[in-house]
Amino acid sequence: MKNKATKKAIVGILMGSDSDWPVMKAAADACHEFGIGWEAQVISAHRTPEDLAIYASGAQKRGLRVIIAGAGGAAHLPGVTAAMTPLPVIGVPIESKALKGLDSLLSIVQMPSGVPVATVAIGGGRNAGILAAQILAVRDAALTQRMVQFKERLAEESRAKNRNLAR
Ligand code: RP5
Repeated sequence: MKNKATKKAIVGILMGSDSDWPVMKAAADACHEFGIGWEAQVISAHRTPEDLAIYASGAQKRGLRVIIAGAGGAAHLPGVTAAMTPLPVIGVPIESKALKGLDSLLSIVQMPSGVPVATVAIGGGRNAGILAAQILAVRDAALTQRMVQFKERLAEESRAKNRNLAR
């Protein structure tokens, strides 16, 4: 789960437990696909709150530009992170056993005014990584170009599905 990108990490990926990694890995993979350096850590808002305070309050000064945080159940990790950093925070609700992730979704999305968390779908690790890339692309022409090419590929794949259906 360590930073395997060649570049310096500018996206921080947090998760409440290592059981979240299969979903959060998709965010890391998307960052990797766009050539963005990332790092991943297990830090829990409930089990290691002091570690979270240190990570979130120092993230911007360490050079991170976006944080992606995934958690399940009473999923306070993204919101508490957003409370302690000026960086944009993307929340990933992890599917929980008892409530299928609805608890995670509502815990993450229902933030008070002034402290937003950009929340993706339950299990939406890949979209979180893509959204982080889009945020970073605003001030990066080369990354914007890669995003445009990605969108063109998506469109072409969709048209191919249409052609195959028409046969
Ligand atoms: C949350 O509790 C974590 O984000 C995880 O989704 C869930 C279960 O954690 P483990 O019991 O697998 O450590 O804090």
